[in-house]
Amino acid sequence: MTDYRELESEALARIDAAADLAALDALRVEYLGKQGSVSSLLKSLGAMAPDERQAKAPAIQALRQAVADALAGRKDAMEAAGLEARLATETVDLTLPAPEMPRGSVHPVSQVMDELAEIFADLGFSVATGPEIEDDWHNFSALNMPESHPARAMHDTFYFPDQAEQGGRMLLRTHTSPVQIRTMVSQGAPVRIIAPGRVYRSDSDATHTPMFHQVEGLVIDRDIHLGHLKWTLETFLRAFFEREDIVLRLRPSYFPFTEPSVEVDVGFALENGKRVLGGSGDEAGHGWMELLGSGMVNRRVIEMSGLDPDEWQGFAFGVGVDRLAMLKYGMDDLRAFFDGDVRWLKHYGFSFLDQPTLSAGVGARA
Ligand code: 2NL
Repeated sequence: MTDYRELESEALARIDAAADLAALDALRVEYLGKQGSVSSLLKSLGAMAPDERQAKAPAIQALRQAVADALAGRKDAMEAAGLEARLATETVDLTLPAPEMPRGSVHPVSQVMDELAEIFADLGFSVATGPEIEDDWHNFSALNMPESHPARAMHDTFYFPDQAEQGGRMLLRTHTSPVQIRTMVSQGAPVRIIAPGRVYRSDSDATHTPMFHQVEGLVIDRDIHLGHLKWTLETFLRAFFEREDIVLRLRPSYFPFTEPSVEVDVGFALENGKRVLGGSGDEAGHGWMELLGSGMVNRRVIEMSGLDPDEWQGFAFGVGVDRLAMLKYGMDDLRAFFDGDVRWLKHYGFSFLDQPTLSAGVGARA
């Protein structure tokens, strides 16, 4: 029987002494490659008589296995040593500042809604919400809007094919007033709430988007009068625009849900061609800007909400949140609010750390 121990010990010694992965691979080719010495021995088995082959095959197979195992073992050891060497030389400086991660921003509409919640919380108002898909009764009928009212026309309101339980059509709410109706119906009086949220109108041009944001306020209590309305709006607008010199002008108007109804204008000054809120609109170089709709809640609306209008009175107002944001933060195109352009959001957006507070200024920016 031929002895392969010499060949094996020589191969194992050379594998053990291989300096690097390249040298190791050269040895693999030399022994186990197509023309390799161990491969040739394996091939030579094919030419042998069966007896001889049976005698020699186990030793040749054992040799091949030993060389293959030695190559694999040495390769693992080299790779592990390489890793150890890298770990020993490469260090991590844990005192370095972390790389800045791209971070989203708070949309100005969300920021303004937070500001409104903060200001009105200070005046004793809580925030009420309700469904965006409403029924005809909560959105129109309970607000004293007759079937003939133009806002109810097919081309002004988005209707669903479905019918509500009481028969009316389902629709996308056109204002957040239905939230106020629902609050009166379910909680009774007194009420002191603001209702911010998305509203929808079938309207689309440079200054109108089919979806926009509104905030309405509602106060129901005993002996509420127009003086409460005026003081509340004045206090709110002075806090929101962070100016003590905000001056209001109340004009008679008409809404089906309020009686009397009051349109509220704010005085502004023209500074370098830009409108800056503050001061009386009657001064030279000043003007009045229409900002809010409001009024004393129509007694029919109070009655339809299940309250006795001889006992409970109140005032309500409504204003566009997007409009408030544009006036306070200086955007000039409403449509950009809803494009989702990250450059716009980066420019006009807020950090989540800019929590509005009355003490630090509701519009604080880091
Ligand atoms: C506007 C301003 C307004 C109201 C909304 C209201 C809500 C209830 C009862 C009475 Cl539940 N009024 N909200 C009042 C006046 C104005 O919105 O310009 N709307 C067309």
